[in-house]
Amino acid sequence: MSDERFGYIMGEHKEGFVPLVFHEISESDMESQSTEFLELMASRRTTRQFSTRSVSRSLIENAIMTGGTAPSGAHLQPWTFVAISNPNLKAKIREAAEVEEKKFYEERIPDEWEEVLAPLGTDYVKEHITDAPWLVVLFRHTQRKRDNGEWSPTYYSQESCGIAAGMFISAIHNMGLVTLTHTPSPMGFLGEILGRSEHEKAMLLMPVGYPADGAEAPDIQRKTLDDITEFFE
Ligand code: IYR
Repeated sequence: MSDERFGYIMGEHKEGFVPLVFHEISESDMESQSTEFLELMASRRTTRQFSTRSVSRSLIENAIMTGGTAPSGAHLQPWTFVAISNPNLKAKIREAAEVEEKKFYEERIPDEWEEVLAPLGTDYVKEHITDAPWLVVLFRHTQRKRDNGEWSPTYYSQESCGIAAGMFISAIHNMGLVTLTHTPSPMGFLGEILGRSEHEKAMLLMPVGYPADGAEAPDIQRKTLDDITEFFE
Protein backbone atom coordinates (compact mmCIF):
# COMPACT_ATOMS: atom_id res chain seq x y z
CA MET A 1 0.00 0.00 0.00
CA SER A 2 1.43 3.37 -0.78
CA ASP A 3 0.46 6.81 0.24
CA GLU A 4 2.28 9.22 -2.04
CA ARG A 5 1.05 12.27 -0.17
CA PHE A 6 3.34 11.30 2.70
CA GLY A 7 6.14 9.96 0.49
CA TYR A 8 6.31 6.45 1.85
CA ILE A 9 5.18 2.97 1.05
CA MET A 10 3.16 1.62 3.92
CA GLY A 11 4.22 -1.69 5.39
CA GLU A 12 7.77 -1.48 4.07
CA HIS A 13 9.55 0.28 6.89
CA LYS A 14 10.61 -0.21 10.47
CA GLU A 15 8.04 0.64 13.10
CA GLY A 16 8.37 4.34 13.86
CA PHE A 17 10.27 5.12 10.66
CA VAL A 18 9.39 6.18 7.13
CA PRO A 19 11.66 6.14 4.10
CA LEU A 20 13.51 9.41 3.66
CA VAL A 21 12.02 11.49 0.88
CA PHE A 22 14.99 12.63 -1.17
CA HIS A 23 14.90 14.06 -4.66
CA GLU A 24 18.37 14.08 -6.17
CA ILE A 25 19.17 17.12 -8.28
CA SER A 26 21.92 17.45 -10.85
CA GLU A 27 25.28 18.87 -9.84
CA SER A 28 24.83 21.85 -12.13
CA ASP A 29 21.44 22.59 -10.55
CA MET A 30 23.06 22.23 -7.13
CA GLU A 31 25.64 24.85 -8.11
CA SER A 32 23.10 27.28 -9.48
CA GLN A 33 20.52 26.78 -6.72
CA SER A 34 23.10 27.14 -3.94
CA THR A 35 24.49 30.30 -5.53
CA GLU A 36 21.02 31.75 -5.95
CA PHE A 37 20.18 30.98 -2.33
CA LEU A 38 23.44 32.52 -1.15
CA GLU A 39 22.68 35.68 -3.13
CA LEU A 40 19.21 35.83 -1.65
CA MET A 41 20.52 35.46 1.89
CA ALA A 42 23.42 37.84 1.31
CA SER A 43 20.88 40.51 0.42
CA ARG A 44 19.22 40.24 3.83
CA ARG A 45 19.76 43.22 6.10
CA THR A 46 18.54 44.09 9.54
CA THR A 47 16.78 47.42 9.93
CA ARG A 48 15.23 49.12 12.95
CA GLN A 49 12.94 51.30 10.86
CA PHE A 50 9.63 49.70 10.04
CA SER A 51 6.64 50.94 8.07
CA THR A 52 3.23 50.67 9.73
CA ARG A 53 1.87 49.02 6.54
CA SER A 54 -0.07 45.89 7.40
CA VAL A 55 0.99 42.33 6.65
CA SER A 56 -1.46 39.46 6.41
CA ARG A 57 -1.58 36.90 9.18
CA SER A 58 -1.11 34.06 6.67
CA LEU A 59 2.42 35.29 5.90
CA ILE A 60 3.32 35.31 9.58
CA GLU A 61 1.85 31.82 9.91
CA ASN A 62 4.01 30.60 7.03
CA ALA A 63 7.16 32.06 8.57
CA ILE A 64 6.35 30.50 11.94
CA MET A 65 5.66 27.13 10.34
CA THR A 66 9.01 27.42 8.53
CA GLY A 67 10.73 28.13 11.86
CA GLY A 68 8.90 25.13 13.26
CA THR A 69 10.54 22.82 10.71
CA ALA A 70 13.88 23.30 12.50
CA PRO A 71 15.63 20.25 13.92
CA SER A 72 15.52 20.18 17.71
CA GLY A 73 17.04 18.28 20.61
CA ALA A 74 15.22 14.93 20.95
CA HIS A 75 12.63 16.42 18.59
CA LEU A 76 11.04 18.22 21.54
CA GLN A 77 10.39 21.33 19.44
CA PRO A 78 11.01 23.50 22.51
CA TRP A 79 9.54 26.72 21.13
CA THR A 80 6.44 28.88 21.13
CA PHE A 81 6.17 31.76 18.67
CA VAL A 82 3.80 34.38 20.05
CA ALA A 83 2.58 36.70 17.27
CA ILE A 84 1.12 40.06 18.23
CA SER A 85 -0.61 42.61 16.02
CA ASN A 86 -2.84 44.03 18.78
CA PRO A 87 -1.87 47.72 19.11
CA ASN A 88 -2.56 47.94 22.86
CA LEU A 89 -0.35 44.95 23.54
CA LYS A 90 2.40 46.32 21.29
CA ALA A 91 2.28 49.64 23.16
CA LYS A 92 2.51 47.83 26.49
CA ILE A 93 5.48 45.79 25.29
CA ARG A 94 7.25 48.88 23.94
CA GLU A 95 6.76 50.73 27.20
CA ALA A 96 8.18 47.85 29.25
CA ALA A 97 11.07 47.29 26.81
CA GLU A 98 12.03 50.96 26.94
CA VAL A 99 12.10 50.93 30.74
CA GLU A 100 14.64 48.07 30.68
CA GLU A 101 16.60 49.40 27.74
CA LYS A 102 16.91 52.89 29.23
CA LYS A 103 18.57 51.33 32.27
CA PHE A 104 20.80 49.28 30.00
CA TYR A 105 21.97 52.18 27.85
CA GLU A 106 22.28 54.68 30.70
CA GLU A 107 23.54 52.52 33.57
CA ARG A 108 24.27 48.87 32.89
CA ILE A 109 26.16 48.89 29.60
CA PRO A 110 29.86 48.09 30.09
CA ASP A 111 32.46 50.10 28.08
CA GLU A 112 33.53 47.15 26.00
CA TRP A 113 29.93 46.51 24.97
CA GLU A 114 29.26 50.16 24.19
CA GLU A 115 32.34 50.15 21.94
CA VAL A 116 30.88 47.51 19.60
CA LEU A 117 27.29 48.73 19.84
CA ALA A 118 27.96 52.38 19.02
CA PRO A 119 28.46 51.82 15.25
CA LEU A 120 25.01 50.21 15.08
CA GLY A 121 23.38 53.43 16.29
CA THR A 122 20.99 51.74 18.71
CA ASP A 123 19.44 53.42 21.73
CA TYR A 124 16.63 52.82 24.20
CA VAL A 125 13.87 54.23 21.98
CA LYS A 126 12.09 51.30 20.34
CA GLU A 127 9.70 52.69 17.71
CA HIS A 128 9.96 49.44 15.80
CA ILE A 129 7.90 47.70 18.50
CA THR A 130 4.85 49.84 17.81
CA ASP A 131 5.50 50.62 14.11
CA ALA A 132 5.87 47.06 12.81
CA PRO A 133 2.51 45.42 12.08
CA TRP A 134 3.61 42.21 13.82
CA LEU A 135 5.81 41.31 16.74
CA VAL A 136 6.86 37.69 16.97
CA VAL A 137 8.29 36.70 20.34
CA LEU A 138 10.16 33.41 20.41
CA PHE A 139 9.86 31.64 23.74
CA ARG A 140 12.27 28.82 24.56
CA HIS A 141 10.92 25.93 26.62
CA THR A 142 13.33 25.08 29.40
CA GLN A 143 11.20 22.15 30.56
CA ARG A 144 8.57 19.79 29.24
CA LYS A 145 5.78 17.90 30.89
CA ARG A 146 6.10 14.12 30.74
CA ASP A 147 3.07 11.90 30.16
CA ASN A 148 3.11 11.13 33.90
CA GLY A 149 2.73 14.85 34.64
CA GLU A 150 6.29 15.38 35.91
CA TRP A 151 8.35 18.29 34.67
CA SER A 152 11.65 17.30 33.08
CA PRO A 153 14.37 19.04 31.05
CA THR A 154 14.46 19.86 27.38
CA TYR A 155 17.75 19.29 25.57
CA TYR A 156 19.83 21.75 23.55
CA SER A 157 16.93 24.17 23.64
CA GLN A 158 19.21 27.18 23.04
CA GLU A 159 20.63 25.59 19.92
CA SER A 160 17.21 24.37 18.77
CA CYS A 161 15.58 27.78 19.18
CA GLY A 162 18.58 29.49 17.57
CA ILE A 163 18.14 27.32 14.50
CA ALA A 164 14.36 27.87 14.47
CA ALA A 165 14.92 31.64 14.68
CA GLY A 166 17.36 31.46 11.77
CA MET A 167 14.83 29.62 9.66
CA PHE A 168 12.09 32.07 10.62
CA ILE A 169 14.33 35.01 9.67
CA SER A 170 15.17 33.35 6.35
CA ALA A 171 11.47 32.79 5.64
CA ILE A 172 10.69 36.44 6.36
CA HIS A 173 13.45 37.57 4.01
CA ASN A 174 12.38 35.12 1.32
CA MET A 175 8.81 36.53 1.39
CA GLY A 176 10.11 40.05 0.88
CA LEU A 177 9.66 41.41 4.38
CA VAL A 178 12.15 42.52 7.03
CA THR A 179 12.68 41.64 10.66
CA LEU A 180 14.96 42.56 13.52
CA THR A 181 16.36 40.22 16.17
CA HIS A 182 15.67 42.52 19.06
CA THR A 183 16.84 41.52 22.54
CA PRO A 184 15.45 43.89 25.16
CA SER A 185 17.17 42.82 28.31
CA PRO A 186 16.20 41.43 30.73
CA MET A 187 13.22 39.95 28.90
CA GLY A 188 11.16 38.69 31.83
CA PHE A 189 8.49 41.33 31.14
CA LEU A 190 7.51 39.55 27.90
CA GLY A 191 6.51 36.36 29.71
CA GLU A 192 4.50 38.43 32.18
CA ILE A 193 2.68 40.59 29.62
CA LEU A 194 1.98 37.65 27.32
CA GLY A 195 0.97 35.30 30.14
CA ARG A 196 3.50 32.55 29.38
CA SER A 197 4.25 29.92 31.97
CA GLU A 198 7.41 29.80 34.09
CA HIS A 199 9.18 27.20 31.93
CA GLU A 200 9.02 29.40 28.80
CA LYS A 201 11.77 32.00 28.51
CA ALA A 202 11.58 34.86 26.01
CA MET A 203 14.58 34.66 23.71
CA LEU A 204 13.98 37.10 20.85
CA LEU A 205 11.50 39.84 20.06
CA MET A 206 11.18 40.08 16.28
CA PRO A 207 9.22 42.93 14.72
CA VAL A 208 8.14 41.93 11.21
CA GLY A 209 6.94 44.08 8.36
CA TYR A 210 7.94 46.34 5.49
CA PRO A 211 10.85 48.74 5.95
CA ALA A 212 9.90 52.39 6.48
CA ASP A 213 10.37 54.73 3.51
CA GLY A 214 14.03 55.72 3.61
CA ALA A 215 14.90 52.99 6.13
CA GLU A 216 18.61 52.55 6.80
CA ALA A 217 20.88 49.73 7.85
CA PRO A 218 24.33 50.12 9.37
CA ASP A 219 27.22 50.31 6.90
CA ILE A 220 28.84 47.05 7.89
CA GLN A 221 30.71 44.32 6.02
CA ARG A 222 30.38 40.58 6.41
CA LYS A 223 33.46 38.47 7.07
CA THR A 224 34.87 36.72 4.00
CA LEU A 225 34.82 32.98 3.42
CA ASP A 226 38.49 32.88 4.45
CA ASP A 227 37.72 34.75 7.64
CA ILE A 228 35.05 32.27 8.72
CA THR A 229 36.37 28.92 7.51
CA GLU A 230 39.13 26.42 7.77
CA PHE A 231 39.03 23.42 5.47
CA PHE A 232 40.89 20.14 5.95
CA GLU A 233 40.81 18.15 2.69
N1 IYR B 1 19.36 44.89 23.80
C1 IYR B 1 19.73 46.20 23.36
C2 IYR B 1 21.18 46.32 23.09
C3 IYR B 1 21.74 45.62 21.94
C4 IYR B 1 22.62 44.60 22.14
C5 IYR B 1 23.20 43.97 21.08
I1 IYR B 1 24.56 42.53 21.38
C6 IYR B 1 22.89 44.38 19.76
O1 IYR B 1 23.47 43.74 18.69
C7 IYR B 1 22.01 45.40 19.56
C8 IYR B 1 21.41 46.03 20.67
C9 IYR B 1 18.86 46.64 22.16
O2 IYR B 1 18.18 45.80 21.58
O3 IYR B 1 18.90 47.82 21.83
